Amino acid sequence: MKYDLYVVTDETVSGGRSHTEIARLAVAGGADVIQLRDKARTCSELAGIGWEIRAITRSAGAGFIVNDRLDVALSCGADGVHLGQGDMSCVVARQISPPGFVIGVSVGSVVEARNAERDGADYVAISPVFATGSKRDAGPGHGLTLLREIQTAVSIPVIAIGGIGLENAGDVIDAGADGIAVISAVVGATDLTGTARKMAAIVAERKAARKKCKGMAGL
Ligand code: TZP
Ligand code: MG
Repeated sequence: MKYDLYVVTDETVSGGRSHTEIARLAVAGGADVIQLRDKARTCSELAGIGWEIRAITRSAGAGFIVNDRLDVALSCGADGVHLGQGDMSCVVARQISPPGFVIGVSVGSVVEARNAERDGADYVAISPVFATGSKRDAGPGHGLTLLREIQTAVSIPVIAIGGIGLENAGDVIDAGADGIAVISAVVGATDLTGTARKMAAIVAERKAARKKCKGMAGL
C-alpha cells in the first residue's frame, strides 16, 4: 500500500461534512489512504459508514483503514486497522485477521517501533510528530529527530502524524517519512480536495528529490 498522503476522517473539524464526504473529497485530491476514525459512534454505525468508504476508496484505488476497531475493519472489507499502544495487541490482531490484512501501529519511541515491527505491523505511525489539537491525549510532539531514528531502526514504512500542514509536510518527508497522516490541515480546509492535492504534490516532489539525492550519493 502507498502511504504518501494518509487522510484521517474527523467530523468534528470538517465543517459539517460527513466521514463519507470527507473520504470522497480527499480521494478526489489524491489521498492514498483514508482512515475512518470516530470514537463516539457505535459498531454498527461505523460498519455502515465503513461500507460507504470502502466503495469510494475501491473505485479511487485508495487504501482504507479503520482506526481502533478490528471488528469494524473486518466487517466492512477494509484493507486494515490502525492500533494505538492501548488497543488490541498487534500480535492478536495478526492472528485473527486474514492474510494480507494491513496493521498499522502508533509509536512514540524507537522501542515501540521495533516492537511493532517484531509483532508483525505493516507500518508504524510516529504519534504525534508535532503538537496537535486534534487528539487530546496525544502529548507533546516527538519531533523530526525521533522520526529519523525510527526510520533507521525499522524496515517497515514510517508515517508521521500530528500537527502536519502545508508548511511543514516537506520537512517531514525530508526527515525520512514514507508518508504523512493528516486531520485538520486537510479535513478542516474549506477546499478539502484542493488542499489534499497540494499536500500530495509536496510529498511527491520531496520524495522525488530524496530519491534523486540518494541516487547521486550511490545509496
Ligand atoms: N494521532 C496522533 S496525532 C493525531 C492522531 C489521530 C491527530 C492528528 O491531527 P492533526 O490535525 O493532523 O494534527
Ligand atoms: Mg486507537
